[in-house]
Amino acid sequence: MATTFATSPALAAAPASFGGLRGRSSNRLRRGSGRVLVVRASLKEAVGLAVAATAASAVVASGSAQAFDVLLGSDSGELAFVPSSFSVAAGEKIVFKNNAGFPHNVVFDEDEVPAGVDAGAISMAEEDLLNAQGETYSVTLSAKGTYGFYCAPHQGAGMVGKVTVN
Ligand SMILES: [Cu+2]
Repeated sequence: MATTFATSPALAAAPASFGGLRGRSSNRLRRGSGRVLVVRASLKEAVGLAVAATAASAVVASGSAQAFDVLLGSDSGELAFVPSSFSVAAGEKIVFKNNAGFPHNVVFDEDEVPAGVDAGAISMAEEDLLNAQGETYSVTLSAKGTYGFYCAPHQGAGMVGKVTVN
């Protein structure tokens, strides 16, 4: 493959970047379709390929990533997180989705997070609200332990939850 590049001065810089791209892609795209894209792409399109492969890896990464969905407000209008108690893996994305009875928000209780975790950094501001159906707030928790959270407008009505990060 290297000799092919050597015959074309215009592509003199391509082998290194192409090789780097392949190495990176094979690490990141273990089960996606991105490797097929890399194999099929013309060497003349090495520069364009870098862009295409980057986009493909982003799609594959988001498409295959695990996410845990939590509804804000039950389908019957109850002011609750659904589910209100659940477990996720460390680093797994949690997506809170406005469903019914909004506005809602998601605030982690500074007294109910693992030691060293800044509750403010993972929370919505108390005054920020999700006002429309389908609006989401996503958070990824990396420190293992149990976290308590609540919806500021509805905490008094019992809209509280708990997540355990394993
Ligand atoms: Cu609420």
